[in-house]
Amino acid sequence: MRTQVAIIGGGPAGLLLSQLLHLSGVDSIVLERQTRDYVEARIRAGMLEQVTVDLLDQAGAGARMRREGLPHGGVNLASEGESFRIDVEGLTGKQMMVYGQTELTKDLNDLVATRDQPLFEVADVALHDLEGAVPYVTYRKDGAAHRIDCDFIAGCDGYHGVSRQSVPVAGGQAFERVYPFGWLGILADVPPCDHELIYANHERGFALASMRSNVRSRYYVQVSLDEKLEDWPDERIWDELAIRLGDKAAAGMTRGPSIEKSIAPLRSFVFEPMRRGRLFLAGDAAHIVPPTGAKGLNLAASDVHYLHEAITAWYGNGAQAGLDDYSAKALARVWKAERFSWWFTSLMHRFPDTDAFARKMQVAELDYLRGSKAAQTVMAENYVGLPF
Ligand code: RFL
Ligand code: PHB
Repeated sequence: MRTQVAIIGGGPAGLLLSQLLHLSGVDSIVLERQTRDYVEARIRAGMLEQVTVDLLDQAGAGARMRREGLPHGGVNLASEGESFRIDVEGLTGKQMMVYGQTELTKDLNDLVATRDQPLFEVADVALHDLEGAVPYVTYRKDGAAHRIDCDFIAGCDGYHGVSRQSVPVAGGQAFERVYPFGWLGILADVPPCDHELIYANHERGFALASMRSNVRSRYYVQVSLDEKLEDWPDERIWDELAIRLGDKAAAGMTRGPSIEKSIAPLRSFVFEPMRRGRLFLAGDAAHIVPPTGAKGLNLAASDVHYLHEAITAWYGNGAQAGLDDYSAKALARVWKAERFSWWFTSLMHRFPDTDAFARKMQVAELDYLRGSKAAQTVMAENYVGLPF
């Protein structure tokens, strides 16, 4: 087979890139290891930046999000059980959008499926001749071996994918921080406790009240990495949330049976450069952020924006500059989101070495945020998303 761009991974990054390229007249083949049902059922992100929302519109994938998504103009921070609101829209003129990654993935899959893409359940994907003019990808499907020749390969296969591993160790540098705790998430068909998100710093650990709709809530509590899901029956999670989120949120919280529960570790990770010859990495394949800043999916989208522009310029007028600048351009935005996510994680969580002094520093910084418009503006412009 032959295509212009071989895309490894049919998550948000791969699907969005395929759709944008298609609208620009560039063809691609998307290779996805899992089934469509599996990809669409992964409960992950929920908060989109305005630039991500705009990009989904540009891809023709925004209609249902505009109908069913919940625009948010603010976010609440709680400290010692007392919460205050940051008026993100008032401070930046921009809004966020609550719309689940599951739904966004379904919408993109519906569009990409009209071209019989992605190819699901492919195995043993391998990348070849990345430094040459005609790189190719091999894989197996239903036991048969296949090969795709292409002009470019987009590595959109997430943190555990093969693309980044195809770059020799000496060909790049990884930067990493692993946090000594995880997030226990619970999804339940109950109304949210507040119409906006609440991020809580509590001496027992972080908690987050989020949502997917007006009838579906998503909550998280910080847990240590050795915690087992079976030790967290639903009631224990609701009790812990009620303590950490504070009395007002607890009073508004509706408890109900979980429809999903999982523990996710937290990590910061960046691989530089995001390119090797004709291979371009995008999304979680190149970088991971702890979920506190709600940046992972949004960074995947912004990488795709830069990559789409670079590839279409090359096909349009042979311009090489966009491709050459891709990694530096994407990384400039990535590192700022890494910094924000690291800062917000550090401010809101209890670390094993959070002694009495460190705790006072967190409380003082939150108190400063509560009273300073300048500090709130810094927080708001990062949370709502920096411009491309
Ligand atoms: P994905 O979604 O991991 O998709 C990669 C795809 O590649 C496939 N794949 C392969 N296919 C073929 N061959 C191989 N060898 C392959 N290896 C892997 C995989 O099956 C998969 O389908 O990466 P992508 O597209 O870069 O998208 C990134 C986002 O999914 C991720 O950053 C976000 O979910 C992160 N995230 C959040 N981001 C936000 O912007 N806002 C949020 O509110 C937010 N909350 C979260 C999050 C992530 C979380 N977890 C569980 C990590 C909350 C949580 C709890
Ligand atoms: C979510 O709704 O899953 C969510 C929202 C905001 C975050 C992280 C996760 O910062």
